[in-house]
Amino acid sequence: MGKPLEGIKIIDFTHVQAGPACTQMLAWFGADVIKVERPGSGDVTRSQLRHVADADALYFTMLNSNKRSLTLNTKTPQGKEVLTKLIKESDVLVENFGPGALDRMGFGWEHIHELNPGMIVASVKGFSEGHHYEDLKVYENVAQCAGGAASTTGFWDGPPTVSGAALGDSNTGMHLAIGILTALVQRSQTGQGQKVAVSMQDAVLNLCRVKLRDQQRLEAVGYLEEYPQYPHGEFTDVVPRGGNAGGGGQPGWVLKCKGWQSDPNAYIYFTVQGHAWDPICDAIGKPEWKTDPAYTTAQARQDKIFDIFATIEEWLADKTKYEAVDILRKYDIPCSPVLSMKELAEDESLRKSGSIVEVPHPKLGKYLTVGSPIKFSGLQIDIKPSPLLGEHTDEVLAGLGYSDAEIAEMHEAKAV
Ligand code: CAO
Repeated sequence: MGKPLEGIKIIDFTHVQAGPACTQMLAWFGADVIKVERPGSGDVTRSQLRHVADADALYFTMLNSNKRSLTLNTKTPQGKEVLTKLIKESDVLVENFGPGALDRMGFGWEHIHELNPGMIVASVKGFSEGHHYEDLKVYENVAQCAGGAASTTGFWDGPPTVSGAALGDSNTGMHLAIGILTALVQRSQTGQGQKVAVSMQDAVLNLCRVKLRDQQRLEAVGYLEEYPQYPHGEFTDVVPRGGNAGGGGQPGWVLKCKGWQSDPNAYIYFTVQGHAWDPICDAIGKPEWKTDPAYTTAQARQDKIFDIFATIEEWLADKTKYEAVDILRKYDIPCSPVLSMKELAEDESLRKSGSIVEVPHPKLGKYLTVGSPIKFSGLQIDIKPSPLLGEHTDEVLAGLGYSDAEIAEMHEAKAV
């Protein structure tokens, strides 16, 4: 069976992480993604953080699988001619250059739209068009600071903290993929392409939606009852950093398990769901709390929630995180071991589901990557190795109608 995006041709002008994460996903779903890279060097991540000399770095291979690579100097006349031909026969152009770079290259939206009215031009920028910071170049952590994640992450007595998850990069790429697919559906109705843009600030902010909820609640009543600052600490007029507190209506915390003194990840996340209070009491050996009015309601528990967590930690002291979760799962308590990257890499279930995949690579040998987090009943996703720099240059040029002699001339002129 064919893949759903087969027949969709994408000019992939992306680099680093935000854009490549988007186009990689579209390639998994069957699009023909042609990664356009500068001759000689290519995407900067090919050489960043290498662990095997002369082989593409994992940073590149893990974000560019299933694509083809075309080297093209788009600042030469031949390069511009090739790009013009490609635009005329492609469906989508995705880019995450610094602000204005595509215009400076001579391929602004008006020109592309003129060349191909059905073309969808999808962009990632740090800030949205018209924003007072629209001229800024942006990387991951900059976006996390700009989008509200850093000011609300970490502990109240420490500085703003960024997450290890790529909220600014890959998250923005996922938003852009949704935008592109939506524009493709709209094009099937109207025949017209359009511009699709996602700013990294907006994509982070979208994930910080509940913190904007909290800002408004704070302004209305002066406190946030689910934060550790309540009721014993102080609130200012901005949402504070809440450590590991649960973000919704269920209090939760990261709790120590057996071995925490030497293992930095010997912890579980424990959630106190209101309606699961009785099973919690049974699980941790405190049946008397089930009927004690000082504990029976969420409100009654609020001022002593950290004492409750301390009691649970006492119960956890002789249990590993895995043993603890095996007990708690029987009581239907939402919880998980805190898993290290090593544990995730070795997790049999993730291997079986295709969420962690081993990929062969001509220069790196085998490497692990994260497969599709989206599972389909009618689509099998095969993760193929990322292309070597320029691996498909001649093939793409021949597909555009260039003869062998013309291709050789372009190599000679260093246009490809
Ligand atoms: N041929 C010729 N020139 C090329 C080319 C090619 N194939 N590919 C890129 N270039 C040129 C661009 O045209 C641009 O030229 P000018 O600036 O002279 O017009 C130049 O390369 C540099 O592009 P850039 O601004 O994108 O690169 P940078 O390394 O200075 O900045 C980044 C990198 C990521 C900060 C910037 O691209 C950016 O802010 N992007 C938008 C936000 C984003 O996606 N950030 C996330 C990256 S993941 O952490």
